[in-house]
Amino acid sequence: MKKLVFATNNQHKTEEIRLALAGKYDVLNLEDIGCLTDIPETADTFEGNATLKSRYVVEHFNLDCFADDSGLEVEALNNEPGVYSARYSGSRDSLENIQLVLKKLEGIGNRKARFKTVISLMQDGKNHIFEGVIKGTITTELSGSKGFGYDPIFQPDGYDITFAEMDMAEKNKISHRAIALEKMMTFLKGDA
Ligand code: ITT
Repeated sequence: MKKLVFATNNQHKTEEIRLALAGKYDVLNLEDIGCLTDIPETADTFEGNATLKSRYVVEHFNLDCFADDSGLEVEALNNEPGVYSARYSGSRDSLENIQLVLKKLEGIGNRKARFKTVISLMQDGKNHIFEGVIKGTITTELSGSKGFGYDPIFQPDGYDITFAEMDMAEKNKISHRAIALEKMMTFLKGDA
């Protein structure tokens, strides 16, 4: 079976993909291939960072690989926090990051935002890009305790609850990550 590396250390994400591609690809993560480096994510776009990660694995391990990068884009903040989502306030603390977004949006009527995921799949020397977007609005207060990151202040269009109030299974059906992964999976299934 063809080997495919997922450039992540997140075991949960790995299992999800392994199951989805069972019988077609042997999915390995960074730990499985002995890649202990913290691969630099220094680009200023999601696509750039995802590609830095997937390319690193191809160059150092000579295996086909995919990597993802995600974040929140708020329209009235010139699409910030964007690639800086994980450390927008200077810290990895989600509450501090959320509070900074809410503070910057004080008095601003346009609360449109979107979560975006970009996947870079390096296969046979070619870079294939898959994107997933979910649109919504930033609430004025935090609601819910599920999920992670900016979930307590993101209300997807068509819903009257935030991502943090949704069951994980429900969020995973409609999320930016799910959309991007679905596109890659369709491509890979056709290809295998
Ligand atoms: P890895 O790169 O190691 O996978 P990460 O935390 O950087 O971990 P992402 O690139 O997927 O993960 O996302 C970057 C940040 O964007 C993340 O730390 C959150 O603050 C935010 N984010 C991404 N997806 C999110 C989601 O589904 N819900 C809430 N916040 C999210």
